[in-house]
Amino acid sequence: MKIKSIKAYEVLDSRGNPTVKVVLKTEKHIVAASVPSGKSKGAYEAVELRDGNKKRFSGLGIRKAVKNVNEIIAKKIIGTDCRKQQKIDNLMLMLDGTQRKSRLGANAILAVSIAVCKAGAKAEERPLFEYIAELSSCKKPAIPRIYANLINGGMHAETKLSFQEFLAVPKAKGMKGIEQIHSVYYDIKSTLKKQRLSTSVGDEGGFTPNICNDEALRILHLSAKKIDKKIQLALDVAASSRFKSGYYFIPEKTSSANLLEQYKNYIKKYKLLSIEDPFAEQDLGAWQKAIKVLNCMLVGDDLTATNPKRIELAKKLNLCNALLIKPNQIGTITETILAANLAKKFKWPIIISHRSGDTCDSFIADLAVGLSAFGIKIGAPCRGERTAKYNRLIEIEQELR
Ligand code: 2PG
Ligand code: MG
Repeated sequence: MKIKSIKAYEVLDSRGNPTVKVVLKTEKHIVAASVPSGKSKGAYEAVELRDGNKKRFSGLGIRKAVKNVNEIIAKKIIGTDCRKQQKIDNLMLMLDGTQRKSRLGANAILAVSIAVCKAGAKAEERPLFEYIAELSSCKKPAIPRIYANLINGGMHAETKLSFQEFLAVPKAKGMKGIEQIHSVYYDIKSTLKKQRLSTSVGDEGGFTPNICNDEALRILHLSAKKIDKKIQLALDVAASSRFKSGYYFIPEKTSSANLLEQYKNYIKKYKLLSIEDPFAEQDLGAWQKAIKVLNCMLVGDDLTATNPKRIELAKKLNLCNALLIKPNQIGTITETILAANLAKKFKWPIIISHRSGDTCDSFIADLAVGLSAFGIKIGAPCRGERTAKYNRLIEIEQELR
């Protein structure tokens, strides 16, 4: 089924910043895709092209990226069969020609890549997750466990809470798990209210009380335990964003050895399922020590940046044992699948993730099911761009019945 037209334009993400939306038409279908945007970004991520013109959207406009889709990419791929995902992605890589997609912008490239994937599924008349499973040679699509970020700190909140994400991860999947997440979320809210703490929400829909890491974990643990003892807890420290001159500021100046001791205690006390980015992307020695002594999953995010080369390095140096996957860290669906399959080869669980600035595009729900991922990280059950992913998971669960 041939691609007939591609049109990009600026829309707003959940922080009100511009992002790329692409509408793609084939002979029979119309599909659309829009891309998310991170705040605690890793140094190894592909480049998100921004205009830098301070007179528009404080420099965050994306007219250049839009122009790149409409004037460079569209011309080359109109007329191609939308089922040729790899071919189209490779063509965009060639057109870009840079290491980190800085010419066309990963935001421009990814929006097209996702739209092509959606069009491919339509052309095959198959649910998107099933089509992704086929693209990635995954034999059995499956519903992932939800990583629900119920308390927001770090760069996603304006508080002293320094770890970025405090997550509840039910063992139960699908609607049962979502029901539990809802209960934990509102139990936390009532605890905060009783303690006269703020119940405002942060960028990912979790609450933003002005408390310390210990207290946030304690509150999350108490609420989770009340609902179901099988609900596990996880952290995303996003440590790269707290790292300066060899120390971590969480908020006190802390050495990596000291931080490691804190993690040991948290794991002992709360039996954490995973810690994401426990150390900075450049503090490789700390990761190496941690993996030997910490008894939980260590998830690479900024460390690995969904980049097959970084993932190979992490494996070689034994830095992490689980992988976060964010399509916009790398910029095409083909490379995202490559990264996921590499992790699977290493027997690392994969977790598909949203970004803190996101849209109502629910693509990652299909991606997680299609790749049969261990987990999906989609924030709290609050804010439209987060619930869009929850709702698509609910839909898929119905389709799988
Ligand atoms: C992360 C993400 C998503 P951001 O660090 O894992 O939760 O945050 O999109 O701001 O990079
Ligand atoms: Mg992270």
